[in-house]
Amino acid sequence: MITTLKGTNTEVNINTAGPVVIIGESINPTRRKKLVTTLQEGDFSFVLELAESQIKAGADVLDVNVGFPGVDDEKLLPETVRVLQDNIDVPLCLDSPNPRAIEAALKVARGKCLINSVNGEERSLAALLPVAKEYGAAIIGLCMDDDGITHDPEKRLAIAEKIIERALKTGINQEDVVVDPLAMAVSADPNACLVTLETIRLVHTRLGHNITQGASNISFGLPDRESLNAAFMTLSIFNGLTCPIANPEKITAAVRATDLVLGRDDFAVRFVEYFQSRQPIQY
Ligand code: THG
Repeated sequence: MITTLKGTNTEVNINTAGPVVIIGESINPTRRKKLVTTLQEGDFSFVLELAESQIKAGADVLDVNVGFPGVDDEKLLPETVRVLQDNIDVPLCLDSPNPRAIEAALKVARGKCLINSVNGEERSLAALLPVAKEYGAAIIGLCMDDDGITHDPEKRLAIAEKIIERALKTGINQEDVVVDPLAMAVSADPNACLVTLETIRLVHTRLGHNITQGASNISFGLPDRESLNAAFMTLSIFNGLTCPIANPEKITAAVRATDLVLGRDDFAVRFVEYFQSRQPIQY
């Protein structure tokens, strides 16, 4: 299955049979105080810096989250989208819990965005599916619903099926629903990663949809997050993850290595290219 996203000119195909697409996570105020202070001053230079450095590090798509306490993200999200698209060309993933902010951003966005996110709650489906249809956006469907978060992979699969069915009824194409199995901190629940890995396997084998997840969620509260995230990333890709939301500075090497190991990088072209791009210039 192929989900196509578009920037101003660039097209990105997320292909269940192809190499992994990286959605850069770093435009997110979580633990990035500088992002909050610069945005509060109406200064977009740091957002642009984060965008450019992530693209250089291997991001194919950029997640854009500008939500922080006290912000009017119905105004700030579209403004940020405008500034980003005036300067960079990759497709955007609009990340806000506020459906009105998502809609305001879609109004000004060029290309085809990914909405982050819809979930199985009636309120979420009712607010966002018509918006996705109207603006021709793809959606991320989170495997949680009005009953909260289940630890049963079959139940998470059933929520994914419900979101897909409702999206189809709204006139959204099947391939435009990217499923998020939910990745949670393994420090809080020893089985958290296993539940997610099994959900990925079920969604991949039974539904065949593209799959995303926050790659660094699992390592909250633990040391050496990079190693943990890389281990989980590799196993997740093997099970069917196709477009993680991650920090490309830290995850691209593991992603390129896994693609090569899984026969998705003929003659190691992308692996070697990435390696060379990270070497200091030799004179
Ligand atoms: N699913 C979907 N969307 C999501 C998530 C998900 N969006 C938000 C989040 N989870 C993914 N994005 C982030 C962004 C930043 C961080 C984690 C997840 C983060 N930043 C580091 C920190 O806090 O220490 C700072 C940089 C770093 O060390 O990498 O952790 O699950 N659909």
